[in-house]
Amino acid sequence: MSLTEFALIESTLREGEQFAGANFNQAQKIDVAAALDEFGVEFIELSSPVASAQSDADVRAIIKQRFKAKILTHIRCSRDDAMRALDTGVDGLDIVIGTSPELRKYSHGKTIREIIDVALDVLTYVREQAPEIVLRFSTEDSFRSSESDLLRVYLAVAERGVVNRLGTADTVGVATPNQVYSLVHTLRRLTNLDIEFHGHNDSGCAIANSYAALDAGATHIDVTVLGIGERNGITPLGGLIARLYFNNRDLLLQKYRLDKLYAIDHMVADLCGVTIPFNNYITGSSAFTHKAGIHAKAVLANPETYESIRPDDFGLKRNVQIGHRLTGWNAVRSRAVQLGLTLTDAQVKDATAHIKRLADQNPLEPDAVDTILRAWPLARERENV
Ligand code: HCA
Ligand code: CU
Repeated sequence: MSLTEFALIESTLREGEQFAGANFNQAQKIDVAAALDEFGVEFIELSSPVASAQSDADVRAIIKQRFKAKILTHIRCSRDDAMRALDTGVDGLDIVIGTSPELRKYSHGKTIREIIDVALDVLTYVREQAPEIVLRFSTEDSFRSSESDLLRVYLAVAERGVVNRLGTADTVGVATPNQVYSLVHTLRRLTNLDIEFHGHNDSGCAIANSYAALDAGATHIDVTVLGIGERNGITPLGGLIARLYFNNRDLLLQKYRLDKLYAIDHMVADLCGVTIPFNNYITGSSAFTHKAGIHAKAVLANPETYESIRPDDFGLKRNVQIGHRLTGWNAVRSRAVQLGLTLTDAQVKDATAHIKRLADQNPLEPDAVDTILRAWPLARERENV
């Protein structure tokens, strides 16, 4: 079952390079690839060497680093592109051709018969040239293509026996989890090939769709750091990790250096000149912040009450906010204990009431709360005099 046996195709340096804010130079690409390799992604996908002279040089430079991750490049379905890509020495080729009516009409103008012919020609040629390479064939815009067109194309390719993997792509982010499940399940049933899913996030379903693909037997999922890519991007690495963590924490801890995620998200955000959204999976500023008194009390007693993900697995800390009107005395007491103060319960309750009164006007910074707590017994004594 693929929820336990899957590989990540990390495409920050291919799909991610198509993000409006991404313009990585070679040193930056090597840094990103090194960080992803250390994290433990199984594949790193790079932009086509055909894209530009620098892209070609970058593919070669990354291959030279001899990372543990296998290096793939993503190319059009053409013999020329394939030859240029093979010349770099990559471990695998991801070949794609559009099959939806939209792409057939406005992108390459080919009929389904012509798509099959060119695919078989290019794939067979690549296999002859490079018997050892990992070869993937994908249909672009799979989820706006008709099922019968898709099956004609995929089955013809599968029958030729030259590819390792079939890719499915939700290019414009319109697929639902049920549709993804159904297509992946069909391909798993009809072929014995590995199946990849690549999902855009235009309608917010990229993680759910990737999860559905795995549930249906997909073996490979495309992700990028922070989900960067064309338009609003694809399945984010951290988001898919968050989703899968709940299924099988032990497996994820064994497969990946989860404690590197925070630095990776920040590295790519900085390189692209963007900030990490406050509500980002795992690495957003409020991802492990507890606020309401009822939550804070329970989390302090046992974090599992309101946390499905353990921050320390990611090298992060939970944060219990207490300087606001929803605060509760259990959380305030916990902070007083952390500060080494010996306040009675009655004192803590009084201090909490005081904090709530102040916070009704303006929330208090953590430092301000600490100052109040440190001064509390003295303040009370002074009041009592
Ligand atoms: C592209 C299209 C692609 C390809 C996906 C794939 C898409 O930008 O070239 O090859 O799996 O979203 O369809 O990224
Ligand atoms: Cu894409």
